[in-house]
Amino acid sequence: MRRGVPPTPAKPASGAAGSEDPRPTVTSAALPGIVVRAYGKYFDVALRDEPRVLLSTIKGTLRRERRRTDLVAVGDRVWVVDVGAGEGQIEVVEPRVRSLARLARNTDDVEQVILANPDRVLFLFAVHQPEPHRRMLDRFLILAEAAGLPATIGVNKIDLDEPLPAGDGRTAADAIFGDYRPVYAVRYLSVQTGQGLAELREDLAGRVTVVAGPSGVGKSSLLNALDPTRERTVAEISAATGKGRHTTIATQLYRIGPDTYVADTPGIRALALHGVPLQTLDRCFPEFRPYLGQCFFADCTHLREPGCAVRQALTAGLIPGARYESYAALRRGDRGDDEHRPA
Ligand SMILES: Nc1nc2c(ncn2[C@@H]2O[C@H](COP(=O)(O)OP(=O)(O)O)[C@@H](O)[C@H]2O)c(=O)[nH]1
Ligand SMILES: [Mg+2]
Ligand SMILES: [Zn+2]
Repeated sequence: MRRGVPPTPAKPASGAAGSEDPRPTVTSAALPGIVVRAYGKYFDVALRDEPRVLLSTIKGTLRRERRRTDLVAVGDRVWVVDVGAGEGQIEVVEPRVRSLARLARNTDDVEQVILANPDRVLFLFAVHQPEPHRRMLDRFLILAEAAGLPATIGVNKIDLDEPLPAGDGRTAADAIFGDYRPVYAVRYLSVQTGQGLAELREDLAGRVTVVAGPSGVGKSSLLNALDPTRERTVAEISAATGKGRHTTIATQLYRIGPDTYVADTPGIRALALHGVPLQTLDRCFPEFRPYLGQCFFADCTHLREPGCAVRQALTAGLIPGARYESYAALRRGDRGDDEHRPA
């Protein structure tokens, strides 16, 4: 358990006095918290055990350890000393368990952390307005798989859902999102009527969840419903930093319950698929996994080789056709931006 006791820093300051002390850089006054917002050298740290947020800087000794990643990023669990007047100093950054990152501009080995320690990602789409874009969802899911992040699919505006004219009883939402139910948690939601929000809160409780999705699907509406104080908070922060809220491009964490945060991450689309080698693409489709390793060719691309177990599963109806089509298009190298083309 991490509660209560300050952790041993990832790299204890060398030569510090008291060799018996496993945490030489943490003073007893340090409080646990999580970085909820970054502004250059300043970080908002939400304290774990009280509602306050301290505007914090990084202790000099920490700053000297140059690494190939951001020293402190939104989502990092830290220990901070309250220095008064609502300000703090970050003394320890707990080791990151994972991160959503991209390469910093003009480098090939320095990463820029979009969010540290996400536990889960919620991909939000709408059943209509805008129409869901399957290929975009599939690409998001590949990113989540490659990052080892469990994904939940939220289908908002379910109040607009209707049975399909074909008359097989399925609705427009089922026709698209039904394919994903065997392998992902799919939640039908309506921020407008409140449908599904209680269950979604349970999914999110005690975790840090990244929310991503195309514009217009209701991400802001959902965050506001989950945290009614958010609108006000954002406005206050904007006034304090002199930046308009629409110019905000950095990740922010919103606290929606005890140890429960949702991250509004505009950067996720910029991740694209660069980090996923084509050879590992098949493993990013959970419904393919039972068949991987069973193809005749060990390096089967599952596109046209004989003896392909994945395509046999497809033919047998064990893999949804549209999911296979997404895979095949990406595997063929069709990574182009098809955002504006029909799914
Ligand atoms: N019918 C319906 N409209 C919704 C729902 N949730 C959000 N909207 C509307 O969808 C539009 C876009 O919402 P917004 O939260 O700005 O989407 P964002 O771009 O993803 O942040 C707004 O006009 C909302 O009022 C819903 O559950 N049902
Ligand atoms: Mg929005
Ligand atoms: Zn194959």
